[in-house]
Amino acid sequence: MTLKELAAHVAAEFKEHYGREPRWIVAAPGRVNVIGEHTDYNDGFVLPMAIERYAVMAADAAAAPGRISVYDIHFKESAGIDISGAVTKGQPKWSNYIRGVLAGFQARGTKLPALEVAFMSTVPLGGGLSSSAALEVCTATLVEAATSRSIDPVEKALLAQKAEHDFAGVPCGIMDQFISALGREGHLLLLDCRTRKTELVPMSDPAVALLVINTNVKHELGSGEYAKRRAQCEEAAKILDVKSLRDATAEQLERDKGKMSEVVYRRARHVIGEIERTTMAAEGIRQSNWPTVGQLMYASHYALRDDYEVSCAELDAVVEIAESLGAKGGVYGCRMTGGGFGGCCVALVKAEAAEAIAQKIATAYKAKTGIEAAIFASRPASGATILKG
Ligand code: GAF
Repeated sequence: MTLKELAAHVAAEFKEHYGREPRWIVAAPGRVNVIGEHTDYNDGFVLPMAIERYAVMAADAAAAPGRISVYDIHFKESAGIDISGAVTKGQPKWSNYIRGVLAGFQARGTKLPALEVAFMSTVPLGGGLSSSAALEVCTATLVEAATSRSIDPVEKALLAQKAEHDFAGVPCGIMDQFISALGREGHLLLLDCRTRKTELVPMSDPAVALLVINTNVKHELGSGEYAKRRAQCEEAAKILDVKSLRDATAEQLERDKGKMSEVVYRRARHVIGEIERTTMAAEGIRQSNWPTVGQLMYASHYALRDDYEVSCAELDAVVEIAESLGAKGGVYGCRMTGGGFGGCCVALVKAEAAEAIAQKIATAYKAKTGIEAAIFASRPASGATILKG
């Protein structure tokens, strides 16, 4: 479904549910991270792109004050959010992403308008493609539209990240909300997570395509493993006497290896290597040096699998299949993407072979795991937008 079709569908559902046309329609995309995994909370670099999968909200002012009603089109479930005082956590669970953002606006002194909202998302849930960031940034964009006051996109991303921390209990970094808010069509976003400086890296060579391969094994960031990895990175930085792993070098790590546990050493080795790989991959993309970018993607996967230990059998299976197709079969590189423990892989492939590669991966993956993968190609999409209003 294109964004235009999705917006039309959400508008029609709004009309069906509330009996009138929506006044505002807004959208925010999910993302796939090409490289730079588990580096954002280490002040490193990330290189994500917004994908053509979106959370879309249609809304109008509500007649009754003090409440924002949100209708989830897909699950046919509603949330009533009391805005007469400070917005708090509540039910259903998904409403907390929205509640968190509304609370963030209140903290900035915004007087929230009473609204009726319908929403739908085509970002797969629990697929590691930032369905939650898309919902958060979409909510923030709706508040901007409905109050006729836009906020700086960096502040918007940070507000959405805080919603995830405080209302969803996931101590995430800044990558997902940044790319959903700041993505640009035809570009990857090289983000320096320390300075928050961004660079748009054009990715419009028609010879290559990016495939997103959903293992259909759900990933769960709240499970505690994510927070554990963060703590191990902090421990490594402390031992190395640096502010964050961004400031550490591979040589320094080798020198001080004896001062830390083997696990902490491996976590740090992934992060230090990955930060370097990310800037190298950005350079490779600037030069359309696809074989180099592909090798960096494989190296990233191995480090995530062996050193950082956030992969799983199904993600490894996809990468192995991609590798067996190899450059001859049109695959430059492949890696898990996002937090890990399930979710998706991203593969850099020759555009002309993309469809055949998707077929082959799906067949081999099914044979190996018994699971149907969901595979799609996406061009780099635009970040959050107000489509109406
Ligand atoms: C999740 C987090 F939300 C991001 O901030 C990032 O740390 C990612 O995992 C791993 O790179 O998506």
